[in-house]
Amino acid sequence: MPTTLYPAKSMNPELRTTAALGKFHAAAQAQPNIALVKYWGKRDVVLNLPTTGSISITLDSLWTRTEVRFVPGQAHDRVSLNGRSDAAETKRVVACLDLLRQRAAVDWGAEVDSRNNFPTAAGLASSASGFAALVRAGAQALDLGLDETELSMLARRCSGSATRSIFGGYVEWTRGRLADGSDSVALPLLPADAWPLRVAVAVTSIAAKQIGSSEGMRHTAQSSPFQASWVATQPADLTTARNAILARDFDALALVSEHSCLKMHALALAAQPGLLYWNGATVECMHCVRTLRRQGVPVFFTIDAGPQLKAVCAPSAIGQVKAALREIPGVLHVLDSGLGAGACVIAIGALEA
Ligand code: 2P0
Repeated sequence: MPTTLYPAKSMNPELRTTAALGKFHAAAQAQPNIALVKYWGKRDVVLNLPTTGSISITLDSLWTRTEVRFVPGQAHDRVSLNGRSDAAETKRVVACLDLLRQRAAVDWGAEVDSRNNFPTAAGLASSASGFAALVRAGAQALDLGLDETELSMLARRCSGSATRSIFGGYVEWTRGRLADGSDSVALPLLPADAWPLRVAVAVTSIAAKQIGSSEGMRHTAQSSPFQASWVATQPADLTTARNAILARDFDALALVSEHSCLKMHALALAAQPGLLYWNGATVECMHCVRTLRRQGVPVFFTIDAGPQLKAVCAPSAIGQVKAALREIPGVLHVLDSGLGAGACVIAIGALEA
């Protein structure tokens, strides 16, 4: 497989087009999303149905690019993630490819090459962008003709948060009620350019986390005494956040987002043994964001299952927020992103045989 499949011009979202691709061969790009109202718990682990709904923002400058080529007659899948092969990740990718093959009624092996431009497995939602890109590329390669809702359902089966990265901007993933999961889908709430907030990501560690999200959720649901309250209070948070987004009410979104983040971590901290995803720098970053907000800077934080802090702010505040976070001991670097589009097929030009 060639290593330089992406011409520079395809980096520019304005220039992305679906080029003439090789047979059963496609590449797609997806961006991670950051949940403002968190997903933490499953009502069905096989179908990957959440215990609660969630709301997120899709980023633009961080990405996963994934190339998928199905090879008729090939028995096995070959998977490369960031140039390496990892047994646990390959297993999840193969399970996702199986769903695509089932849809297409084929049994062909696939070559998968996927790259991130940000640290994998460190609380930066690499599984969200990774599986959204994989499903987008795989569905294109097999010419499944799926719409975005169908793509989001397939992505959900592969990784819960991936369902949201099929769409851009502000996105809600509904819990759904049906046992078959057909009503647990992602829905766009507001396009990115309708309220172009910015996100500064304070990276405080690039080590892979010790307990992945799926295992963390399972452990939390089994042992945290706060599980029932988490589930019971989520609908109100979703309503508050949805209304804040539709009204572009920054202060209201700030309050409910920090509340949902801290509530998710309180839930996980109270598991037995407790799950502690933060390090010291993460906590200092939280204080920093709160101090800025007290000073009138429109910014709030959210943190996922890892030690990075994401500061969401008004575009005018991004410089000040990044500068303040960079000063904190233990912050390795600060990434900067706007809000972006959903998963899309990208131009890759003519492919080598
Ligand atoms: C979220 N996270 O809403 C929450 C907040 C992490 C903390 O979705 O088991 O990797 O594959 O469905 O999608 C990360 O969970 O978990 C996640 P699976 P996923 O963004």
